[in-house]
Amino acid sequence: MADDDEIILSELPDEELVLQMHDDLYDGLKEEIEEGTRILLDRGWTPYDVLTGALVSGMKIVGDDFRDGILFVPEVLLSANAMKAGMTILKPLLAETGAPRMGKMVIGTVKGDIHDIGKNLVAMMMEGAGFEVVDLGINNAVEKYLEAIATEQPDILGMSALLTTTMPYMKVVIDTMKEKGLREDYIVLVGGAPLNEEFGKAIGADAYCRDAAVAVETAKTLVARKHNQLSA
Ligand code: B1M
Repeated sequence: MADDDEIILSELPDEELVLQMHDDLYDGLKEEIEEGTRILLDRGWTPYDVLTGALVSGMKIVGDDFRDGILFVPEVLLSANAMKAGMTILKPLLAETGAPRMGKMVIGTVKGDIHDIGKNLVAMMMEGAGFEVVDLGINNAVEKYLEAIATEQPDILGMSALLTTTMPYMKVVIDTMKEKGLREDYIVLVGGAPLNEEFGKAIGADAYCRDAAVAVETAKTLVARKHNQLSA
């Protein structure tokens, strides 16, 4: 027999379930997030809607309270782990769209920065849109990016930074590509919460991507343009 105050996720209507998932994400409850994610999928939610409507929106609340000093690193780490558990369920579903092969992207979070949720989300959505993605993980020095583009020969290099102290490193990577005469061979896309369009332009990226959906659309447009130029 369930306790009076025990919440049965599967009995909640969608709207309440999403609010409960926000609470569970806040409290870093990985298993509950996994369960909520599965329930929404079983109810016919698309993987993309679960991702944005339940998980990303919940992480926004965590982010706001972290900023305001209400939550601290250990708590946010638990939230991040719960978020990742939900994303792990969604990943194969997002990749399963049968989209035609669009191109290849190497992506990684820059040196000094260990934030990877947004980067992982971009990688997932890009895969879902038909891109092959090589994920370099976190804390990447310029050498790592250069090595990866030499080995993988991608269409796109993607960089993520979540800290105002690490975002300038994107310029280090782009400047090094220029010095080595490599810059024009690749589309460079950048993203992360503290960036904006102006910053993207100032450091010489091809585009700043506000979120994962914009990253996919921008990648599609720029890859198609590049292929047209090559075949013209
Ligand atoms: Co960090 N952290 N954190 N943190 N953390 C921020 C970024 C912060 C804004 C919180 C705050 O308000 N104070 C703040 C930065 C302030 C600043 O620089 N101005 C901050 C800080 C200060 C820190 C530490 C320094 C804290 C400390 O130790 N005292 C430390 C730094 C560690 C380091 O990196 N060296 C730190 C640590 C951590 C945790 C480890 C606890 C954890 C990371 C866990 C993980 O990633 N595995 C964490 C988290 C979770 C956050 C917040 C709360 C959430 C980030 C997140 O995952 N958002 C964040 C607050 C915030 O952003 N409001 C914060 C959800 C994600 C879906 O969004 O990452 O923006 P986002 O990605 C989006 C877009 O930006 C875009 O698409 C994504 C999907 O739509 N995008 C791209 C991102 N990358 C892209 C790449 C592309 C394209 C688009 O390439 C083409």
